[in-house]
Amino acid sequence: METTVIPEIIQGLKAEQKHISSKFFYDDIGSRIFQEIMQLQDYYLTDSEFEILSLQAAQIHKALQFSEPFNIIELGAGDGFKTFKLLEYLVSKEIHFNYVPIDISQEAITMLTSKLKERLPELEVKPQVGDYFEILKKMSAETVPNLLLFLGSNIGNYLKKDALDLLQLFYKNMNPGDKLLIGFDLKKNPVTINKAYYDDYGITKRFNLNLLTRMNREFDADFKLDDFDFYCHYDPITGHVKSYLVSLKAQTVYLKTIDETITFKQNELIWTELSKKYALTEIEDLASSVGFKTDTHFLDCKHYFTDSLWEK
Ligand code: AVJ
Repeated sequence: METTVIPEIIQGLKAEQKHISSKFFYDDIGSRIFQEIMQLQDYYLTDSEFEILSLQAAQIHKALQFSEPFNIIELGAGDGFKTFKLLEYLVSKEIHFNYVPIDISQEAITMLTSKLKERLPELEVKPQVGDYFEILKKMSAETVPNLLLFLGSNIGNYLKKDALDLLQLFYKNMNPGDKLLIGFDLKKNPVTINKAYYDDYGITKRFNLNLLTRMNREFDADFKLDDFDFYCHYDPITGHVKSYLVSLKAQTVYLKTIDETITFKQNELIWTELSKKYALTEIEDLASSVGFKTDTHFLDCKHYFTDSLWEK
């Protein structure tokens, strides 16, 4: 684990309400488990967004009104499965653009790049591994129009204040006329949402437990995975899905490499993730409070999800 993140993790584990940021899910193993989640029937988010980008690529391109060439910069590209449909459409129409996928997982980027080389050899790909923030800074130096992609409801992981900070950072690094296509999971029947996170196969549980595996490896810690369970809960009023690890007994865990001891009471929680669901009005309020103009909400046919196009 990078030394800069150690204080953040320790502080979270020593807090009154224990928490670990969901960004730590995505080591190479976690990224792979997330791909399994995306294949779950009940995890509708992926299918909904795939439908949007497959069926509405032409409309999205038209709404951009960009001169060529332009850049498509994708934050948290992952395996790029959904984005492929949009890229494929643009390539088929011989539209000139560069694709810049960014992800914190080297393995995800390597796989994505080799898949694109094979399936869309004409496409100009400039992959980047690392933190968005560094890479974003370079964007405002670009002389061609930029389309920023922040798909998959990744924004849902941020509390209101943090979402605003992140969007302000995007805004600050964009040039006037640049656009942002941003994916939001929408409020819907709470039962549907609950099923997406409390899956029958225990994959989401494994995704959460991987945080403990990761600490065992990177801090030489002794978390016993059998002594922890997974719980999550959707509150349809706030739109918050909150995920937790639950300590099944009173226990002590030692993180050897950093010489820290963490004690758990029975049933004590570690909050691991927020996955916020939005109403369209909330999305518009969010955009306008940062200064963005909202152009179009591209919805799937079930109205489960939107990729919303914003302009600076
Ligand atoms: C990748 C953040 C969009 O919150 O739905 C899936 C991650 N967590 N199942 C989400 C996730 C549990 C996912 N995002």
